[in-house]
Amino acid sequence: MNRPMQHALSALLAACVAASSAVRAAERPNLLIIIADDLGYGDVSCYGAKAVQTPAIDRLAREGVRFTSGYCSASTCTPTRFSLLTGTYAFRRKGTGIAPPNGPAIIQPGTETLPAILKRAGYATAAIGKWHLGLGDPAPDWNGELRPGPLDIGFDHCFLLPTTNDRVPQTFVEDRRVKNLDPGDPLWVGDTKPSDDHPTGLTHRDTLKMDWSHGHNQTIHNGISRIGFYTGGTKARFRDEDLADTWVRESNRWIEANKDRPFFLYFASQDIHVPRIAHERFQGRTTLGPRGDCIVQFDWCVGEMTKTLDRLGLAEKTLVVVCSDNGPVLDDGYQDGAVEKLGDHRPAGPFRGGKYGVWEGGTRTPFITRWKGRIAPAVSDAIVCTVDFAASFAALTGQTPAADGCLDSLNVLDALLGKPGAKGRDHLLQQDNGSGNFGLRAGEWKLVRLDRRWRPQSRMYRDDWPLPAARHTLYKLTDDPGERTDLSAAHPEVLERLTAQLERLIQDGRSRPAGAP
Ligand code: NG6
Ligand code: CA
Repeated sequence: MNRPMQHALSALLAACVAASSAVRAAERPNLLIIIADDLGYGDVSCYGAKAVQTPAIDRLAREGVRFTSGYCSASTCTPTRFSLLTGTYAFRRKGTGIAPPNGPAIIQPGTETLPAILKRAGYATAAIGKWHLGLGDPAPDWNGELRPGPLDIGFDHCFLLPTTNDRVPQTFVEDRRVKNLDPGDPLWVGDTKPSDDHPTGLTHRDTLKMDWSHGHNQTIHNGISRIGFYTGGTKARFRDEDLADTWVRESNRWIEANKDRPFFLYFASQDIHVPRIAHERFQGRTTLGPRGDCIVQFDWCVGEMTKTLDRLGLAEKTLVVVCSDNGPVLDDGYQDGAVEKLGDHRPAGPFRGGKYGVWEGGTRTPFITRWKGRIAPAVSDAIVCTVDFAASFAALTGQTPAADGCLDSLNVLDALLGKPGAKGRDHLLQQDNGSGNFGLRAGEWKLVRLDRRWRPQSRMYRDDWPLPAARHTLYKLTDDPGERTDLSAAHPEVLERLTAQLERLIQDGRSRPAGAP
């Protein structure tokens, strides 16, 4: 073969390789995870709510898979988010409980993460919304670079509420810096009162637009007292009423800029976490008070993101997930009428418990996947969990999680895509904020291990059923979704098997088999 011919051939070959990987890349869907905060299984209409309608979420459920055994991995925010992004159960790592205002970055750079995996697959990656996984080391430098942070664990871009809306400061973080921070008005954040005359929810309680019920009585911003103290950063502060609009605006901007390449957007709404302050246009939209307003607002966000995908012609190129970070709570520290206006609405649906606990209500949440044209609409009882996104989306994008990472993430892609017969997980460990209490769901069975005898305060949610006396108790969820009847005595062999399985899961340090894809 002569030289020019060789050149022509190798050019042709290169073009073919480029074209085929471009085709493969084009088949990789964008990934949009929309995660709500404190939204319960029974809080949306496609899961049975009557007092509030959620047409946008219901539409996704109609067009995709609605899971009846979809879970987050923990019943508070920080551990669920840690597990979602790392694919490792949070109880395996110290310091993964609810993060304080000045908490350091919990996910260390170098850790295998979902965004890092997707970045390797060529995705553009962004986190927009609530973070609550700490920033900086050993503490956030609010006036300088907030490093490490999301950009050091696989995200290309972030636009964040750094902690929670009830924890200071009420400022956005964009990439590595507090947005709109005036250097002449530095931001100070701390856990002691900065001066005797610093107004707080205790000293200026009569000025509050939403009163607190427990905790939440420190620095006041926007007429609401919070957890923690801060001063400065006046121009950088947001209005709670504008958070949802901000997430949607920033997400639209970022999706538009990245629409021509595969992208992964982690859209983390603060709705329906306290203080529940929806935009004025959503206030009073249900009989449930601010808690209902925020459900409507969250649904609006889901609808806006769906519209964006439609408008950009991306609905058939995008796998959307809607889920929640933990189960529901009514009074979580503010007097917003959630208890008084509840009526017969059941935030956890048929399940027992809610936020902070290991009963099903703590972690079984709304969970929907939609990929138009690729997922056949279905209702699925496969067990899937937010901890599984890492291994499942690695499989979807032709990646393998690092052997020493994503220790509990299982590839349940077939279940997430609604493939008939896909079983999902055969077991799932459920944790609370890290007290040592655990749930173990295995098929129709649920083992509960209570090391800390915790009960919700009466205004958090109703759980009138007595706590079991034994450390381990056993429930058959198919007959008893409310986990009322302990079947340990009737099925000692199941109790023994699951107790041993739970101990192994804890001791082994991982549950994704080494070498598993
Ligand atoms: C608790 C707060 C609660 C909420 C929770 C974290 C008090 C009395 N309670 O400590 O209001 O902020 O932490 O919620 O302060 S989470 O959904 O972000 O995990
Ligand atoms: Ca939460």
